[in-house]
Amino acid sequence: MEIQDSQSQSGTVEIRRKCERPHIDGLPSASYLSDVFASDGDSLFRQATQLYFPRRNRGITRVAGAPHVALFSVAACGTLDGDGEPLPPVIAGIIRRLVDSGALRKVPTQVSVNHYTEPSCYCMVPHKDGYADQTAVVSLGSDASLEFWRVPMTAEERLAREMMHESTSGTSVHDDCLRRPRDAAVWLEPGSALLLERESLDDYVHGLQSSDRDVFVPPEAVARGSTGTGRHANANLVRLDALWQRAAVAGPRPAEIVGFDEQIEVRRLPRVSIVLWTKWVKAD
Ligand SMILES: O=C(O)CCC(=O)C(=O)O
Repeated sequence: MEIQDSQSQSGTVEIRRKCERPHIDGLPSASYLSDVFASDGDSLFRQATQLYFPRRNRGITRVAGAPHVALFSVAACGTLDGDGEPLPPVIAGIIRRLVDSGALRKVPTQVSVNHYTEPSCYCMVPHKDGYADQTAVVSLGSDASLEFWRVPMTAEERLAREMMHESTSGTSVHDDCLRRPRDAAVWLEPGSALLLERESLDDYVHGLQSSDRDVFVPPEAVARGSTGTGRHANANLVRLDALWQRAAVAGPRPAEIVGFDEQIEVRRLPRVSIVLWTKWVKAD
């Protein structure tokens, strides 16, 4: 790997180390990098919130709490958009770090920035991302619980992907999933990156429930037999001390933190997710 400058060198080495972390148990073909963007996460969050978000663009749905969305197509170099204009530095930097580290196998073709500005109710409708080889979800600003429902891809859908992946996004909305319990959840810390591919993209729908808070059950409480509903497939990869501190800051008073030993309630704050998709190609 070519080293461009000392800052990129240290960022890359840092991510390489973290990419060795295990995949998520309970969600096939998914992996979670807890703190790859933690060291400069506040700055990335600030830069991302200053991007231009078209007022009417509320992403997949326009329900209350849906994020404002800024979309970028990405040229093969990873620094220009599809029209040959420079990408905002925050986007180009995140692409470079994820690709240099090997977390993403290739430069994404699309990047979407979701800005959640309504902490009392924000949400993302359950959906499948569509025709992607890999998806990375970079979280900035605050925590969130991303929920997953198993909806296996049918043979017809696989055929449709083979025939139409060059011309359509393949994104599909599954809001009916909100009426049934989730099959898995992943806790997204600020500064983390969640990587999805194969089964976790094809056979699972993901989304954020509309809520003003998320609940996390620490692994020790699960081991003690906690019946809490806030279990997360990546719980063993979450930095508990930092999460506790954020919960204490986000809650208006300590009583809002319900029984730390059993579960942690974290009030939602404004959040940004930067979602990067690499191109799906038909296997030989
Ligand atoms: O904000 C998130 O964590 C999820 C975003 C997402 O799933 C998407 O934009 O496709």
